[in-house]
Amino acid sequence: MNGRRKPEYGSDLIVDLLKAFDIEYAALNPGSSFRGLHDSLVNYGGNRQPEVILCCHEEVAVSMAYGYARVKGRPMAAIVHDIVGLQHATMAIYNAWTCRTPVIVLGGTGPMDTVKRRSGIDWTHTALVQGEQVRNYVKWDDQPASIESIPESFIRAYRLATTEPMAPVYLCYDTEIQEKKIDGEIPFPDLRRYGPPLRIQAPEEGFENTIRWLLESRHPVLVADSVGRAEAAFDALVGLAELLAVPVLDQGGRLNFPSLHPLNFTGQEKEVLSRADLVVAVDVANLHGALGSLSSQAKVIHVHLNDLLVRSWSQDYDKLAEVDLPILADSQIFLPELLRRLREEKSALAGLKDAIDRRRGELSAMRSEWVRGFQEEARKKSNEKPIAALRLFSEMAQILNDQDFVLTNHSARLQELRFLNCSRFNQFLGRRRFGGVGNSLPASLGAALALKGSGKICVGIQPDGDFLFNPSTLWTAAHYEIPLLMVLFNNRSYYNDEEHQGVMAIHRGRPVENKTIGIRIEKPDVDFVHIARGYSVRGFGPVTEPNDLNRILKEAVSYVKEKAQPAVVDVVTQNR
Ligand SMILES: Cc1ncc(C[n+]2csc(CCOP(=O)(O)OP(=O)(O)O)c2C)c(N)n1
Ligand SMILES: [Mg+2]
Repeated sequence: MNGRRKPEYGSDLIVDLLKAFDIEYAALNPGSSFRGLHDSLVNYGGNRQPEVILCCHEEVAVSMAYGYARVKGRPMAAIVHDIVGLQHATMAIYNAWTCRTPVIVLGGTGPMDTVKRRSGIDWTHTALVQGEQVRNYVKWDDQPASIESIPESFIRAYRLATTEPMAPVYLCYDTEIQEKKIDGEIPFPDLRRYGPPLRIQAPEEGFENTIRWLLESRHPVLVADSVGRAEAAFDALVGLAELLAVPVLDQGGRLNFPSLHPLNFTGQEKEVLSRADLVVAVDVANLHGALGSLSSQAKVIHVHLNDLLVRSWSQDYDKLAEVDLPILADSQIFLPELLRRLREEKSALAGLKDAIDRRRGELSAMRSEWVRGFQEEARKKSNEKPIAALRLFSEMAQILNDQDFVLTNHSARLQELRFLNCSRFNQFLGRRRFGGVGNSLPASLGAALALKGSGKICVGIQPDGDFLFNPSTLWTAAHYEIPLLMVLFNNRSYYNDEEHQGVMAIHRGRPVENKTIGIRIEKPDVDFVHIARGYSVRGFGPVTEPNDLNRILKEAVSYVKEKAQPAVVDVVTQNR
């Protein structure tokens, strides 16, 4: 191995592989089942590439790795203790799975050879087979049975995790293999010969039909969900929408389209779908839901890779949608090629010029009216107490829109995207599709870790209930001095469920006022600033006066920017 130290133990070899794949960080909570690997990371690897990131919960470690991958498009590692650590990690692994985000989860087990086990803990912490705990929501898991088989196993894991559709993988290392001395030389593979496969492109008829239908359509609509995971696809979608004046409905799995673009019709689904004659959907996880108000005459094209990664256990594939032309293709090569071909249809485009200009004009008028509507609503609510969501978002927009920011997390209804100008590739990291609360704070921290030193300001909108699952994330933020601003959307409630209880009450004729019992986080109110201080993170607020927002948010943004440290602003808000 060129220039590398010679690995002495099995776990040194794992570190060599992590280095060879440029894994920058390994987030972990310590455990004896990987004490060999832990030693190798620090003393053989020099605690660099990967650098150990200590987390106070395995869910934090894996969620950080998730956030990092959302920014970088490639994985970092999370290392979790045997059975017990893995159990804590499961929620975050599942979340990464539903968002098709790569995470390399490593762990220890055993010794599998029972005569080598200590009595007690080694038995209660060993499973046959440990990977089964997460097998239904990782793309692959493995437990190499010898030091010699570690490289192939790792290479396969990395390649599977990072081949579209991407997903987490789990590698489990027997303590004995980690701690065993290497006898002789283990050949280190030439990684260039195990690279990822070329991307999947559509056949000719996919392009021909899509182009013909687009040129024939009077009211086409684009629906995109995770297109924005690649810059080439993001740019091509903008190009396509602008070329033909097509409204875009952004499902938010990623930032698929500039949030304030005149052709962004997210929020006006009914208006555009009810008159659409063609929908071109790209990478939509729940197409059936997205097309709710579509007229039955409209044709539907769906370009996606969804069917390549389906498991029976979790039904995260949603209801089947009716599609006239399903195309299996990777949008990051399909969309640029589609746009290139469309631009070459010069005579057809010239013939359609008037119709396209008319459409552009109509759409522009429709959007302006809609914008006036919600701006008026924001103005009306502007002085209400607790603080209205729209007031908070418009204040954030005033401060952030001329800065280089990245939105790492969002509020329940994603209305901040009506105010915040997210116009660049990956400037918003996407909607939480997974539904498992507790991930927002560590995921945002992982994103901020990936962007540390980039000059970008990472800002997340942080629901209070979600925060309370993993507040210890703040310790990691403080210790590693990771600049991140979390703006608490503190409605003092697990509010989502108040709505459910309200529905139940009405349905059953029971007292609606009881809907808050077991749901509101009040009496006492949580002192978030105090919690932050306890982890040596600067806290601002609680902000209860709408007119204090501007000053306090400005102060917090400057603090995070200038001091390059994390901070929390507690904003006491209305429910939604
Ligand atoms: C792990 C987990 N536990 C419980 C739930 C059910 N649940 C969904 S939303 C929600 C409320 C979350 O409260 P908060 O984060 O404050 O957001 P809010 O609805 O108040 O905006 C809960 C408890 C869940 N989705 N995931
Ligand atoms: Mg809440």
